[in-house]
Amino acid sequence: QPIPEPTLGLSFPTGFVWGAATSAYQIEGAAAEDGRTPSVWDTFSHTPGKVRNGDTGDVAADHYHRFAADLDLMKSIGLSSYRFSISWPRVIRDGKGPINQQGLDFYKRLVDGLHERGITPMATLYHWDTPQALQDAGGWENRDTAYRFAEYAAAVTEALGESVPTWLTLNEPKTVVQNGYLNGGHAPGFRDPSKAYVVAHHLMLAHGLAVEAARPHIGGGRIGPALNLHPCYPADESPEAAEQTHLMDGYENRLYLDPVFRGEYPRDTLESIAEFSPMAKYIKDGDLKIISAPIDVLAVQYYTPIYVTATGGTVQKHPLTEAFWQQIYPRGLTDILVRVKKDYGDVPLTITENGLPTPDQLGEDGKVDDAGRIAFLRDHFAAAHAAIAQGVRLESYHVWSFMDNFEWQEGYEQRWGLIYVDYPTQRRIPKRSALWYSDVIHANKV
Ligand code: GBH
Repeated sequence: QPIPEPTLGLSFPTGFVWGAATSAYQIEGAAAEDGRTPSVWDTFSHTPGKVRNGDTGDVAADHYHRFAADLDLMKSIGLSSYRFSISWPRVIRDGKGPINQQGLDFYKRLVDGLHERGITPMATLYHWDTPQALQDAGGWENRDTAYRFAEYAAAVTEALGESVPTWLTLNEPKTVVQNGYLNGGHAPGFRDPSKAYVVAHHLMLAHGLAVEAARPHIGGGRIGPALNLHPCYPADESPEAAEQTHLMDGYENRLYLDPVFRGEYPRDTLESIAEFSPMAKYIKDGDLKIISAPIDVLAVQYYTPIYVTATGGTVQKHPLTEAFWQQIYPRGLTDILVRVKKDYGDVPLTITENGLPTPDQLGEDGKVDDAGRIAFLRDHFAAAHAAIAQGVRLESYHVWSFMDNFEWQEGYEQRWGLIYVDYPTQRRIPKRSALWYSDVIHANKV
């Protein structure tokens, strides 16, 4: 079947892997089933005023019950990789102690189901659903949480390590810092810079401890962190804008990349943080050695560039998507991938998230026409292709998201999926972009 959209004629390397991504709280529902205990997102979404329209993840896309049909849909599109996350409070009740076998069994069924359909699983250990009981004990402010996370990582990889070839430790530690602890838009909802960077360090420690704990169980598999990177550009040509851009790059990128790849936090960022946060006091001898444990893969998530002014503010230079924070700039993806290679070396890269929300509606013809998503993905695929042409070791691309889901504080209003979810009936309808993506995958060409 010919690709119905204008194609760019760019072929990807043989073996390039095309996939899609989701996360547990955003799709599973079944919030209180099979022994699952609450996470900070259950608490947050049930707190009035925190999430648009009072939406919660109680039911979400009901994937917990419908996963088999969802996997069939993945297969019908032709996905060769599926990135999902494992819910910590489902697998270990209250985040501490023995495995909850019923909870773990869900992920066993999921992984088996993927293999049966020839789809490679990629599992994220933490996509923001900290067990509420651990939050009550201080959450990521408490160093102890990093050790609990390592125990969880060991337990999960002991059970599934051989059947999942790629493991990701933390999804976007930066978002936990910035949204969970600085602007309060995400769970646990703090607005406290003095806490935020203590949390950053404990998250990075948790990453390193998890790599160490998982390593014996994953055989020939791979493990690494999933970081949302933002290319930062000066908004004008002043030296002040250049300086502020460097500082911003520290907060957005180097604070998470440098400890992993270089075993140190960026000095300019640490100095700046010291003005308002006791973070440095929480960094113990040996921590950076743990954090810089060798990784096998870096998962990159790209959504938007940041333009920085001479006073350190940010401005918009490109069209926005339905998400007020997202500017459409495909070239930013090429830039950030090339930069990672240049500054941090030749580690294999996977794109684990890239996508946009579109104002999708189910048409009278029963179809969903999301032309904007097709144009966006086509241009970002081309940007990834350009990075590969420049020697970047990019191995796979996962579109965010496989299906519409609970978009955190935006609830269900923003639709990020390739698959439309009609929530009242839980019917799945592949959008036009899903059909287009299927053609891209089969041709390995955009
Ligand atoms: C990713 O985060 C997440 O991993 C995924 O779960 C999510 O569904 C997807 O993107 C789409 O958003 O208050 O101005 O910071 C991307 C990083 C951080 C971007 C939170 C939006 C909220 C706006 N996100 N941010 S702001």
